[in-house]
Amino acid sequence: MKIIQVIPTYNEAQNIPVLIRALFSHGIPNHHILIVDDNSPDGTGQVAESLASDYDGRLSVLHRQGKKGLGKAYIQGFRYALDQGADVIGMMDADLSHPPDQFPVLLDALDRADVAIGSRYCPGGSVDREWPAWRKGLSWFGNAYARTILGLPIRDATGAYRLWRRSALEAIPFEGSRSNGYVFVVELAYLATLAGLSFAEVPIYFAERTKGDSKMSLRIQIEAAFRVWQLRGIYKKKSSG
Ligand SMILES: Nc1nc2c(ncn2[C@@H]2O[C@H](COP(=O)(O)OP(=O)(O)O)[C@@H](O)[C@H]2O)c(=O)[nH]1
Ligand SMILES: [Mg+2]
Repeated sequence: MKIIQVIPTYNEAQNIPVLIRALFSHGIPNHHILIVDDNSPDGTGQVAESLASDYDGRLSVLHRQGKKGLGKAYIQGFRYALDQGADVIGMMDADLSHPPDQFPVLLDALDRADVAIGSRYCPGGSVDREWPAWRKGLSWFGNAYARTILGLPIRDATGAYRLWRRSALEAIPFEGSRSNGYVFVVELAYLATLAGLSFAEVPIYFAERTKGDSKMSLRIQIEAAFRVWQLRGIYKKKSSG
């Protein structure tokens, strides 16, 4: 079984060596990592290249010309993974907020569902205990907003720590997505729901990054707030017409 974990990066040079080592430390056979870097000014792409020789062909890097958004990075990464014959395709943030030690648990969950989700909002899951109340509230609200408007059957619809069976990813038209930022992650969950796929959620503790800066911006949040309604409209129209 070939696993390709797609990890989009923008200025994560300090994080990816730690992350890659932690993921490969599980010794899972045929486990590959694909870094999709948007020409990070801090040299993340080069750092990833320089590590590749340590992992004999199991670490690859896709270089994109510039910062073109998370959605597009995942689309390109997924296409690559499918073309390379992956049986399992992963998603993950590069900043260590998604605990790499939970990776085997996530992989086991794929035995009982089409999509496994590392979840902050299922029983046992949580967000950084140092976050101020407003931050926790905003994260919770954003997630509840998307779930409710789109009628998603999962507790964590906005988190990107996921594993897909190949058949699951092939069942959804992910390449047609116009979402740029984090709302891409929500769109995928919606497409998966419409396709009747099954989910398994595994609790995670989401720790705030300690290195580098968040790429979250007001623009990306506004895109998400509007886009969720737009998605509902687009797919409703398609299904009724
Ligand atoms: N390739 C690529 N990666 C991105 C882009 N924007 C964010 N990322 C990556 O997406 C992941 C999540 O971003 P992050 O800034 O941690 O978001 P936050 O956790 O919501 O603050 C990280 O691995 C980022 O490096 C982008 O435009 N292109
Ligand atoms: Mg982050």
